[in-house]
Amino acid sequence: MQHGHEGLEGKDGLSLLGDVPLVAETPEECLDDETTPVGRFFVRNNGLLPEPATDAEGWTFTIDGEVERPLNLTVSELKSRFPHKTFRMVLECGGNGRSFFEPKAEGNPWTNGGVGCAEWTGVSLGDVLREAGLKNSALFTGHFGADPDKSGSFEQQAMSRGVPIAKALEEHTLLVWAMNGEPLPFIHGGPLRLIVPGWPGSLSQKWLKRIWIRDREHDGPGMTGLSYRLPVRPLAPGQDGKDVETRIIESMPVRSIVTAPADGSRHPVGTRTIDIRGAAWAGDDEVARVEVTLDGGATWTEAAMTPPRNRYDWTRWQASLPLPGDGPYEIFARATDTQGRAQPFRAANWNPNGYGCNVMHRVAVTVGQEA
Ligand SMILES: Nc1nc2c(c(=O)[nH]1)N[C@H]1C(S)=C(S)[C@@H](COP(=O)(O)O)O[C@H]1N2
Ligand SMILES: [Mo]
Repeated sequence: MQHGHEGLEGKDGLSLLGDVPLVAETPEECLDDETTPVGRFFVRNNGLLPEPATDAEGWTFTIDGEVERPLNLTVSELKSRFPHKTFRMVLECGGNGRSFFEPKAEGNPWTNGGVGCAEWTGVSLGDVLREAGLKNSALFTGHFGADPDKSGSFEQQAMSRGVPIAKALEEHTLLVWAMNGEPLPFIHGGPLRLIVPGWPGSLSQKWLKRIWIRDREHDGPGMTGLSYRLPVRPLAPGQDGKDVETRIIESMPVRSIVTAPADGSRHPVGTRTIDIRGAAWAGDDEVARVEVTLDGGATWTEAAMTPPRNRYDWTRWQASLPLPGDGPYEIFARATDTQGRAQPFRAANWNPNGYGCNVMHRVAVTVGQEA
């Protein structure tokens, strides 16, 4: 519990990963809701928090650069001029799963809790870009927020990332003012943020002030060096990433989490069935199946899946497995995407900044033994 921590008011059960910048993840068993409540939604900042807005409706943001008609719009104008969209979509930090890499990679030691799935309401960025009129030279976006960097300076953005225009034009890429039907909370970027689903969370700029349409790949903080990039050719675990050829991370890899039972839980003597629940998602792709094992992968049982509500929603799943007797059990869940890519047993694709680790979630439980 982080009660009283500035910026984490109303958060319930998160684990603090860092104070400055403020970073907190959600233990897997706290992600058992179909829609992640705001109180359980992870928090990731790269700089300090901005001044909270006093007039949310009057918050302005700009679209400029390679457009015919630069726009300066208030939240209230966005609401009145463009069709509203609500989608339930996963937001996941690019470093989710990082702590499972061996040796340790640079960055916040996320387990599997740098993720949440909320209902986001706003307008499609594409509708607004069409109003601005994209020039033929429009290739990439650059996102700017109101937060100062770690040192409190506004000279440089804490983080400023961007996407190829095609991703910006997807219907599900939203300018968002509401989360789970309530005004977007300050800590999640209120009054206005971007949601770019399926790709690293760092693209979903909070406290959004400007989108710069560029004629080249954006080069703000978070776009260059090893930031949100992966080596083109595999590195040996621990290998120096200097001078290696890299590419920008686009879609996040397939992942599943077990949200019940909780890791470390105890179950009464004689329990002979265990109900396992969880969630799975696959970046831009879809989840084809989720399987669980209690015997280290010797046998797998396919879980029943609830179809996602819309593209980029997560898939909730459940399975009931017989238990042969009392004792300790290890549950592993493995999701596979529609291209046949499944989660590995051991962290694969080691990289210096630790992105995209989607090793299977392991949950240890005990049936019928004294503490
Ligand atoms: N303005 C701004 N937007 C930002 C960030 C930031 O530091 N500043 N962090 C990004 C990262 S790395 C992630 S994972 C998500 C986290 O969103 P959340 O804090 O609402 O969970 O916000 C993104 N948007
Ligand atoms: Mo992130």
